Amino acid sequence: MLSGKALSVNDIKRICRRSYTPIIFMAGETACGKTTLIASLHDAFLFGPLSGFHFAGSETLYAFEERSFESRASSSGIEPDTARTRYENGQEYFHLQLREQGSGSVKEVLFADMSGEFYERSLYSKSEVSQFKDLRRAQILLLLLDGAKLVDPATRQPIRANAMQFLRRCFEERMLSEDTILQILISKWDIVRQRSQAEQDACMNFVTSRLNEKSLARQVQVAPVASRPGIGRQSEKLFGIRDLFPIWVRTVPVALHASPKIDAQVDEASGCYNKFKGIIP
Ligand SMILES: Nc1nc2c(ncn2[C@@H]2O[C@H](COP(=O)(O)OP(=O)(O)OP(=O)(O)O)[C@@H](O)[C@H]2O)c(=O)[nH]1
Ligand SMILES: [Mg+2]
Repeated sequence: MLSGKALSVNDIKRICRRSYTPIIFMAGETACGKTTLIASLHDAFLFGPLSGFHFAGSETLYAFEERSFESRASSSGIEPDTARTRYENGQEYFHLQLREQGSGSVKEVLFADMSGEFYERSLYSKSEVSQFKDLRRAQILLLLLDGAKLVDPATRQPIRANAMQFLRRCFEERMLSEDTILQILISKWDIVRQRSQAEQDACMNFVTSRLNEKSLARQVQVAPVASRPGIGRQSEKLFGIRDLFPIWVRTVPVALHASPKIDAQVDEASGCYNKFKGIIP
């Protein structure tokens, strides 16, 4: 009998054995918005399909509902506020089963969440990077950078420097394979969008000027997202995430990359990303 709680790495083996299941690994400092992003996917499915996918089940429904509920309840319904992920919980996995509109094919996906304290500790101690060992299994690394801090010249420097340090550590410790897709998400873009266009551009340029294909010697996608803007700003809900979601779900096993059929899927996903690039200010 499944409890519906978040899964451990041992639990996910069962899911990964029964079908190919991409793992989307979230990293970033405390309060940058990792858990909110995961909870907002569950919230979105309460209102219907998301980016061409219907909700078809979850082994972590209780965990999803708990995170969503906490974020609404602790805010008294005025300004959402997700509860912090506990360090003691270690790595937690959230599971989604989806049915693709049209084809009807069923897909599964796992989101790996952990307290931002792990990220922060790994910056100062090489041995702490071993806490990210599960990253080796992941198809996608989502590195979230807090947009509310990046848009402010007084707080932006350490955010970028820490991201570079974290990636350096991951490369050194061989946590990040060449095949892992790296996406850097600038979170809380609803806050950034309240600034002038010049400030929004500066925020994006600040990240891409250092975290780019040339400096990292690997492909990287930088994208603004907003998972949970304040209540009442419904139009901005899941900004950016609607376009990224199909890329996450349609990720294909590396071993199949040479197959023409799979290439078509990859093309479809990059088409989606190109469309997405169009909305980056
Ligand atoms: N305005 C705005 N606030 C957000 C957004 N995403 C998250 N937040 C807020 O940022 C705070 C931290 O969000 P969390 O999702 O708990 O952050 P986390 O990265 O999981 O943090 P840890 O669990 O401590 O590592 C909460 O108060 C959220 O409501 C967003 O897109 N826009
Ligand atoms: Mg969290």
